[in-house]
Amino acid sequence: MIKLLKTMGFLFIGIVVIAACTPAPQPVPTAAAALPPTGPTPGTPTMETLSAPALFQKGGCGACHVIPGIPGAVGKIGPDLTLIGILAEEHLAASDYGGKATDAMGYLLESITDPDAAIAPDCGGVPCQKGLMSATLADLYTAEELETMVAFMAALTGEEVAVVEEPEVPVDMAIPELSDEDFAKAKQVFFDRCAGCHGVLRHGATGPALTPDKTLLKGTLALASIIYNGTPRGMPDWGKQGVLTQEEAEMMAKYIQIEPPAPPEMSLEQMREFWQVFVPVEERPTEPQHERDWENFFAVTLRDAGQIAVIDGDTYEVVETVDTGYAVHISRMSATGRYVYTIGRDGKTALVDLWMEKPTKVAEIKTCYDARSVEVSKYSGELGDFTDRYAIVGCYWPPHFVILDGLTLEPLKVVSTRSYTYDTNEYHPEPRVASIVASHFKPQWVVNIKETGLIWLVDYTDVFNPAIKMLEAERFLHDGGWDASRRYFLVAANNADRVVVLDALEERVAAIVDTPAIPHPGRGANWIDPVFGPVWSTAHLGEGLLIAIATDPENYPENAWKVVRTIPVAGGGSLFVKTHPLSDWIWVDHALNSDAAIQRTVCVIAKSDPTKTHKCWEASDYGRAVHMEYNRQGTEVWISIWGRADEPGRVGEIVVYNDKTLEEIARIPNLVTPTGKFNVYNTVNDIY
Ligand code: DHE
Repeated sequence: MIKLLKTMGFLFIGIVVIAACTPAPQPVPTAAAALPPTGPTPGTPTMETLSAPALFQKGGCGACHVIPGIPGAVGKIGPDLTLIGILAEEHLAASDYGGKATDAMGYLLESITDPDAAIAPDCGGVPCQKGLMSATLADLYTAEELETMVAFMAALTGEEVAVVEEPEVPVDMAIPELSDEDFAKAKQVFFDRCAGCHGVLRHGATGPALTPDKTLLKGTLALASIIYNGTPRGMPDWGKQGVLTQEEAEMMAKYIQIEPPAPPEMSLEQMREFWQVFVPVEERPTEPQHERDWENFFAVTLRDAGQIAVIDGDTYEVVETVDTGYAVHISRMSATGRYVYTIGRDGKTALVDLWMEKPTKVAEIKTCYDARSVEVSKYSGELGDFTDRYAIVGCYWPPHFVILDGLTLEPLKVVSTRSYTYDTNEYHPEPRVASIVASHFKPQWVVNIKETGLIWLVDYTDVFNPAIKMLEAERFLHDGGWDASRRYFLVAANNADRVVVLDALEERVAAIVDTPAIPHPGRGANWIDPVFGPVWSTAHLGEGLLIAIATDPENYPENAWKVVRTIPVAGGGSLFVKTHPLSDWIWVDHALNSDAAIQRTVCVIAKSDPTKTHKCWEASDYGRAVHMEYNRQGTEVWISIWGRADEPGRVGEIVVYNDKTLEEIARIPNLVTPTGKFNVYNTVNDIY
């Protein structure tokens, strides 16, 4: 049904025509009112159409489309079908129509039987893609049933989208069955691939909730199709990527219709069992044991190898690869820069000493089963010297954070994040810890709690009795970075399409800024706009736009916390932006775009003319170009080519660019699936 709304133009024309012909505003149709009455011809449906809801539900059409009158049909993945009864005619008459239908009814039928015959441009605000809708959907139906569905669609001529309340799951809706073996396999796949966005308990965050009350309504076929094909709003196409087969996609579709099993908790005592110190503090060197400029080292995540590579930023040599744990997510450096802390999806933290002759893992611990963030204590001042004293790990599961000794990783304190949502004050069983940063003003960590939408300011002066201030912010807090003054922390509430601005000095939320769909800044990019002064930029997963938010309330009060630039980039699916105070450019990737060429495309925007991209190019002929990082001097940009561990010759590499000329100057080859890269100096000093 992707093709049904051929262009936004048509949709717009449709609305205008109706508005012009309608004497008075009509009420928004309710679900019941949207069910067409009986009648013989398109536009006046027959008695048969009364069974249409069951047919649309059987195909799971509502998972992707808004279809007035179909319970639960509020999907935004495919085109909205509210006006399709009118638009079918218009579409058919359009010059670029490429199908075989000769009348509107034929066109509607074709949209089910041959969904790729023509592709609509607008799927929930982003361009539709071929292959999104199952090509075998029609096999589910008899000819009579297809006729019923077509008649129903032909009757959809409402002028506004009906917001349909999702009903209780009908009692006869069967819960799919899975063998014990498939259930165990699906549980692992879900943990590895899906839990990050949808939550272990599937309450939703970056991705929608996948609890049975939602998924049973969509049905196995529709869910499997989404899992296999992905969506334009950021759901990966696991089938097309070769990660899941058709059968596995179906297995996952069934799995998510069954109640999620709750994973185990983890106590401090259990953490202690995992804890190991390989090199005691007293046996570690008191000065660097090598001549390299360790402050220009890069800790590079080799995601699927479960390692980090420590690469010399001067010579591009891999100084050492260190086993760290499954799917390392990020590295952060101690306040002195000497130590690297890594956190993996398996909840393992490794501590790597860069002063040893070769970078060496000196301690390790597991504090969660699933984690994404780690940070250190940085404060040194009147209230004490906390340099390299503590580390904090933020967990996805169990939902807690853990304070560790900074030099040994000994677990000291566990704090649960289970609490109440900031807005509705409802209990949430799984509020996950997203980004954590250390304040530059106080002995405090800024801990962003995703599901409850709270920012916790955790005072670490007394780690066994930590004072925590809870600030109401916005739901689904994710990643973010400091502004150039390091006073304001800007964090994406990604599914709310907002950025929250924390004032770390005054300990309050200074602003909440509306953005395009799904902001995803990484740490963002700070630069000086020629008109608006200091700004911070983020790109977006949901739209091909980079924005600049003005960040200087003192000197530019009229602009502060407003979006002052909106710059089109090569497409949506951007994960990261980056710049350096010495650079002329802002860099942006598009790693999660659904188009293979755009996935490996990077763009730069000139700070001197921030109205458009200056240049975009493909950084490789395979994989995804992801995450930029500068060398210590701010003269080179490193970009990861995220390949596939099982494709020899295309596993991945890093491309190094001269930041002045934008010319490629080196490739660091044969790195297994490199993703994030963290330059020691830039990470310690929050330079981005
Ligand atoms: Fe990340 C940062 C969570 C997917 C690479 N990622 C972060 C942060 C969070 C997060 C909370 C901020 C940490 C901080 O600053 O303390 N990431 C998540 C997810 O939940 C998500 C969406 C899904 C998942 O299952 O993990 C996810 N992230 C990815 C990827 O697929 C990436 C590209 C590769 C990978 O490792 O799996 C990826 N995330 C990164 C990187 C950063 C990051 C490189 C740090 C950016 C920086 O410059 O600091």
